[in-house]
Amino acid sequence: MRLARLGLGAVVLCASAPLVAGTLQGRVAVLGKDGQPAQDTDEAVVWVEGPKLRARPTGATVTMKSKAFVPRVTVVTVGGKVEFPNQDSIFHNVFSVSGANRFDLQLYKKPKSAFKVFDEPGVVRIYCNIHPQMSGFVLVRDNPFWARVSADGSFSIADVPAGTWVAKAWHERSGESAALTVQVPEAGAVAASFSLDASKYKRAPHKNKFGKDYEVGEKY
Ligand SMILES: [Cu+2]
Repeated sequence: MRLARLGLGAVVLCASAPLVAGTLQGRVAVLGKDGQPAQDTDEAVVWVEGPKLRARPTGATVTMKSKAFVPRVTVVTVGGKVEFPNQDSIFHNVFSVSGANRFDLQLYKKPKSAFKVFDEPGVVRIYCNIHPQMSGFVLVRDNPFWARVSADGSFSIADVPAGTWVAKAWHERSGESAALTVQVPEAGAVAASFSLDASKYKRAPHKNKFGKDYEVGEKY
């Protein structure tokens, strides 16, 4: 901590002192039924569990466009606000029934938008109550130490406080990886690699917001 002296004589503890922190970096492989790497590795996420850091909540925008959620996978921190603008000229109704993060933004169409603030850590499945093919995810983390995986499978999480923590990787078709214990150094980087088994994934139909089956045949 640095001491900064203000004009009025007050002494303020400055939080911008250098953090003792390292980088967690490595690779994620998402393997499908034939053992081949998936093409959508960039929809995988890696995070670090353990460090408590009250950071300003980070939000995001998930656009409803051409009957899809774009991006399909979004990550925010607890308290983060996600805007759901509808860019289609038809009605959508984004909702979730994922535990304490359940919500229902009702029907609206272009150019309207609505938002949800996510207060509980976890994986939130989002759907549209009109179009069963629309699905996506909001991952809510309780610290800012997460990263999306690049298309080439690499990831890097900088400024992780030094210490022994748990790292996990996630992809829609594999779910969460086993916990990997990582020793984050006081400076520099430590490597971690994950292999996510997506071979057992089966696309299953889901219910609408009333817990009922979707009507056959779209009206919109
Ligand atoms: Cu829809």
